[in-house]
Amino acid sequence: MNITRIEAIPYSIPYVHPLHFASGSVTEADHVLVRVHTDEGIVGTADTPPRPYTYGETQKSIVAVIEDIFSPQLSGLDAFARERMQTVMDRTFHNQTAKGAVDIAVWDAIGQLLGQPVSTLLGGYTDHMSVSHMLGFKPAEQLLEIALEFRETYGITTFKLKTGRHPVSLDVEAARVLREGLGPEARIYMDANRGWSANEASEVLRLTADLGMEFLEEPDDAREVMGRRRLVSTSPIPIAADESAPNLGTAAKELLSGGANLLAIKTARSGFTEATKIVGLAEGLGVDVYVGNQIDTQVGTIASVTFGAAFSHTSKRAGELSNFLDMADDLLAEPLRIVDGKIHVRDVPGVGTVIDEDKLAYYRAR
Ligand code: MUC
Ligand code: MG
Repeated sequence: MNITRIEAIPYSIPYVHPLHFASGSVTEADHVLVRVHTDEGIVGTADTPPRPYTYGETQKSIVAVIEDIFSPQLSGLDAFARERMQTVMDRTFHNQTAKGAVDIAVWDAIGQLLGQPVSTLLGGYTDHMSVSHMLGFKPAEQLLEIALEFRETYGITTFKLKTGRHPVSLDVEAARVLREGLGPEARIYMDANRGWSANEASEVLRLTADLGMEFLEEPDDAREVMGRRRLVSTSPIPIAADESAPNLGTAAKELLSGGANLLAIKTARSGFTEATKIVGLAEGLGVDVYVGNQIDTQVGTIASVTFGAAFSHTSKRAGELSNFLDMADDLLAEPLRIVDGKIHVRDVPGVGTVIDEDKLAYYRAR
């Protein structure tokens, strides 16, 4: 099965509840749907979220790199030659989520050809992922209301609190209100998206020490190496790398240089092929991972579920798989459902990404 062309379709779907966090805001899912066409007539699909404040990509840059560079370079290749594709795409620097989507779409095509769920092909560990819900910047009482509603409606008991604000007391207060309102059983962790300095993060850890925060993600800019190392070595809870470890090389660097001792795995930026290597690296080093969210649509989320459920190491912790609930609409023909705090893998060939073509026609940007 050879690749014949790769299509990049920009589209935009508004958010009902926009997400605000220390490095940016998302009010519209102005994403790119990637379609890998093959000579078997099979089409693999994946979603690409432009996050300029994290990876430097935009909707236009993703369309351009896929149509102008990756499509001509990969056309004619056997879709099973995933390592060769990685090598070809690596000739182009950066463009992390564009590369990730091409890889996922190729896996989707392979699963369809073989008549197997991709989750089975990747590792087949389990059939579901537990869900963690991400809470953006809002007043503390509103955050608690949302968390209680999500627990009641979807059975979600793990929450990621977006932090990194000034004064830090805003976030400390939010953590306290959530812990008191949700009780001791809820799992709560924080993500500052580099909003603090290392010293501010230390101060927050001191002020939240009695609140049972599970870990702290990307507290400060990891490039400020000494501050980050000092923080990791003195923190009583793990410090997770997210945007500082978007690929295998940076993940290795951050873990080995003491910049983090926990890793977020995001299929949107690593695809399945590179994410598998990152998980292996972490597992071998005895470092925990969790499946993160790139503020994904249902198309992106189904890919994260497919990958997360495939491995023991990625399915141990709840994955961030519920941001799509804040969107006005989505593209999957059969919507994802969260029941008892879980999303199940689809027992269908491929990733299970069947697109509602009418919706795509309605939301596409060109
Ligand atoms: C996250 O975990 O940081 C916000 C920015 C981004 O790149 O991803 C999201 C969520
Ligand atoms: Mg993060």
